[in-house]
Amino acid sequence: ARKLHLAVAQLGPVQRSDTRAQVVRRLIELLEDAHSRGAAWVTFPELALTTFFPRWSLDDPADVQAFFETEMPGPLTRPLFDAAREKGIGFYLGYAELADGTQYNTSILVGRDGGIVGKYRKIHIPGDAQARDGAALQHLEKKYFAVGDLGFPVWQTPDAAIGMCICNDRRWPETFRVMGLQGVEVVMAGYNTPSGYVQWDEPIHLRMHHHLLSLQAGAYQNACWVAAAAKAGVEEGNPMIGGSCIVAPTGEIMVRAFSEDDEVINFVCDLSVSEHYRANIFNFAAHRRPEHYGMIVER
Ligand code: CDT
Repeated sequence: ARKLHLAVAQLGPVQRSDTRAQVVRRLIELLEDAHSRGAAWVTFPELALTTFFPRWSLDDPADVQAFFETEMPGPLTRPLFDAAREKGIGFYLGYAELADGTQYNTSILVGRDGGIVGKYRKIHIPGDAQARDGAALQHLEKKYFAVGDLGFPVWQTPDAAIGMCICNDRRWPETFRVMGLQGVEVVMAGYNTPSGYVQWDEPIHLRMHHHLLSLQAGAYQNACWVAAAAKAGVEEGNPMIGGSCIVAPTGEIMVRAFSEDDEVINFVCDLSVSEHYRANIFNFAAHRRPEHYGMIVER
């Protein structure tokens, strides 16, 4: 058995008036909680430093820029890196990134020494580029974020082969498969999933069902562990699902958040479970038939 102790730090709502310093303080408390339980890595949500601003159509550049980071760590986020280094715990953090004039929905992987191991920029950007006339709910990620340009890398850390994705990415099998082909052992994912959808009148219970279904399928079909962190609860009057969880390569949920607030969950993962699936049912070299999958990338 190869044991790796993972934690997920779900965040409750972050309101627009909450300062970065206040949010970073919450993140540090969650990181310390994860460390006190013995976890080696902790996953934080997507856009963890701010409210989920793509619900609004903001046109004043100053309003938009207030949600973006131009350096990581910057003066206000450095205390989180310092706390991680002091405790020797690694983390995934989602944030809005402004880089050379381009805006991305980004996550970073920070090692147990407090150094940045890798960066991922969200590829499956959902929603609209322009507000829908008369719609009660808006989801405007395409207005604010360019499509990520870094692919789906997997980083070989001293503890495990770790990959990242962000929210909507988890619904796409290609996300997991590209990392699965690189031997990923742990996929970390942050998300902000509104309880109400903009596109059609889908029953609300399906939000949680599709969230869990996607993670469980991704984990099983690619023989990896998945650590998924929500920003949950009611932000600026808009409810978002909780359901943060750690999923095993069996496709089973090993632990799941109870609340829609700040909450740590943790599980000691046996990474060798992946090896059994990779040697048998999901032995890609023996059983995959890519010569019949061309249409996936040609269309
Ligand atoms: N943040 C994010 O990607 N949320 C999406 C909502 C899609 S509704 C247009 C999600 O997949 O959960």
